[in-house]
Amino acid sequence: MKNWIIEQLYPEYGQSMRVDEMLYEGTGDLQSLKVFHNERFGRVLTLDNIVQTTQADNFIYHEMLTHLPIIAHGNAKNVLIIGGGDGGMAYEALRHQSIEKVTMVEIDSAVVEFSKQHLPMLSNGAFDDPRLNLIINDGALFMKETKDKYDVIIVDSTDPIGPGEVLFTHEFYSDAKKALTEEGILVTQNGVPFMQGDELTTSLTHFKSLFKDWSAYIATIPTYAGGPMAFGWATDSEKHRFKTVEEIAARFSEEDFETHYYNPEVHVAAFALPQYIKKLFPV
Ligand code: AG3
Repeated sequence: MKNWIIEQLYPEYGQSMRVDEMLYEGTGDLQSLKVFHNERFGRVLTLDNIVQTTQADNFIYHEMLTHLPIIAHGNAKNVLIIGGGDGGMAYEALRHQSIEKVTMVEIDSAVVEFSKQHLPMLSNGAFDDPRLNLIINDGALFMKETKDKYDVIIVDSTDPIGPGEVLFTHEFYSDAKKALTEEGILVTQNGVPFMQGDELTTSLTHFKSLFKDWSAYIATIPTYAGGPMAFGWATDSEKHRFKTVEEIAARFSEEDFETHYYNPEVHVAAFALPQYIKKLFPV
């Protein structure tokens, strides 16, 4: 019998994946790391046994946290990624020629090092792009101290357990607000609402007290078990969220790259939320 890895992110429900070949197993600066091969999903990265990303389905997550806010913004030049050590987020952001600089702040240097080695198909050369400024530091600390202003801030975090916890606090979001340009947009990994509803409610409650426009949008990523994942959306500019398919299509047609998930219809539709998710919004 082959080995199976069991992800127990939720106390009463989990997922299991067959480990067809273990490629790396070790302890990072802060978290235990694994990369293995699974026949369906290709290379799989886990941190503390929680699936972070896979070769086969990472595009959905990374495209929706980059192209959507960058195209909604319309004139983004300076992007900040908190987390994102595998380089997948940086790769997608850097595909926009209009992006002049991507600052990526990853807390765990081991994640970057072994992703370069074992998951090069995620970063696709992003670590060598001169527009990438990689900083190994605590993302929350960086956010508090940065004097720069960003057009788009992407929080590519783990779940709010362990090192990722501070990235879901009022203090962190308030520091993020200060680091945004006037028209800037903050987007966040906000968990799978069917399983982690509190997480979304908590973040949105903070957004509500800090930002003029706040909401969530969704996409289904097969290896984030339990239904669609929610992404948080927060900005002080009210013109970004309600765009028509035609407006988004006009902007997207100026890009010279292909996507596998994101497109103008998906962009607009991602903000349409089922009732069980809407009910998690603060009133
Ligand atoms: N970070 C998000 C992992 C979230 C997994 N959580 C879950 N299944 N609820 C992914 C990092 C990819 N760059």
